[in-house]
Amino acid sequence: MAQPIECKAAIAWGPNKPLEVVTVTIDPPGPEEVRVKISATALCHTDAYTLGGQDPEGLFPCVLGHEAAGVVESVGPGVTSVAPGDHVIPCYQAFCAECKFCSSGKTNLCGSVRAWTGKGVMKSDSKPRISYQGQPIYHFMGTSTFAEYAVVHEVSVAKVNPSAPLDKICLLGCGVATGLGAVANTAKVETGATAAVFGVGTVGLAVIDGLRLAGASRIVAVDTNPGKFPNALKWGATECVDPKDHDKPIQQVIVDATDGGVDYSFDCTGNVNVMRAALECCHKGWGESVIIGVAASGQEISTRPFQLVTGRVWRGTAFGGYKSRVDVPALVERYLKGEFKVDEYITHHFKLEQINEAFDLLHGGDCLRAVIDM
Ligand code: NAD
Ligand code: AHE
Ligand code: ZN
Repeated sequence: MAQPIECKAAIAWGPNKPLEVVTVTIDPPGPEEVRVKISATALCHTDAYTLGGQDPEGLFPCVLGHEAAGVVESVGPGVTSVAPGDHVIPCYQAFCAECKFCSSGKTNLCGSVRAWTGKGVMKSDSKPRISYQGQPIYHFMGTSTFAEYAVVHEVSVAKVNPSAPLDKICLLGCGVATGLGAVANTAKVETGATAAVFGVGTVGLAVIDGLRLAGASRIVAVDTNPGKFPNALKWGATECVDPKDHDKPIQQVIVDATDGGVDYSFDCTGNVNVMRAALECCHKGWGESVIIGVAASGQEISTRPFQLVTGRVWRGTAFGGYKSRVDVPALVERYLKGEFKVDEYITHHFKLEQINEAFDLLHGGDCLRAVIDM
């Protein structure tokens, strides 16, 4: 019978407050829950977004973190798909295979636990499994990986090949998978297509890698930080554009340079003005734009409806359309074969006690992924 575990976790006490690394209690996993010993967790821009108070679902105090990998420590009653010792990637996007969403075959969104993960609690009793000196601490995205142990729903753990390095494949828990999937699953980019990628941080670079795999003929990288361009070219961009270098709106620059616009575009910034530009740089009649970036609370997108009337399509993607428990193990196998980049995104390593330094770095613009080694 599993017992409560005392371990280190980084608590976010409120918006824009530094995280505090303290000893918390992680309760045993409840029914259909799994307790994972986290080996490594990276910081994604979405963690910074919620810590910055921009997430309408943000709850405090909480333990942030959703891009991780680890080893199952114990399982709760009724768990059949994983056992102690299994290597896993916690997935903020669950996959139960049975709910209305999963059985539709039309989406990777899963309805089985989303209402509870959005409220920072576990489904079986609507309570968190994390506490600090008796005070309940909310979960985040159903993962809360900025801790040595995390309790997650069984439907939110992907069992992966144990020969894969956990401190690298943690990136397949969010950013890298999202970018690759946005190209392959959401846009379904075909060989020879042209594309523009707005924002070339980790997610944008993973989109570029996905476009390379798809055989795109032209990949325009757009960023307001030209320091990002050497990596964009290394990953496979065919040209780079800084909107600040042009008098015309960036969408016009791209339309003029690509004989009427690109076949596909991707927003990887979360800026609603950029989302508009990304749609409007698409070719009349068929161009498709995929929103990946997460916009701040209260922000809305706009364009002239004529843009859509004349054939452009606006889409969005969550976790790149991947059905987590099924597709993440397959992504790990492809990583092991060297099909796409993963290690190359890791620019920094930290210990959990240094997590605030890692957040500072994320805001600085020089960091792709900082991995916290537990
Ligand atoms: P990041 O901060 O590393 O990258 C963002 C990039 O955008 C940076 O290179 C920045 O210089 C650039 N940028 C900022 N403003 C710009 C502008 N006006 N024009 C052009 N470029 C601009 O972030 P990331 O970790 O790569 O994440 C990117 C976005 O994707 C975030 O909003 C994140 O929350 C979101 N995200 C969404 C999903 C999903 O499933 N939909 C998954 C992961 C991340
Ligand atoms: N909570 C925010 C939305 C945040 C959001 O859109 N999250 C993305 C994943 S970002 C990962 O880095 C997502 O997949 N959303 C789908 C989902 O089910 O959460 C808000 O606006 O309320
Ligand atoms: Zn993320």
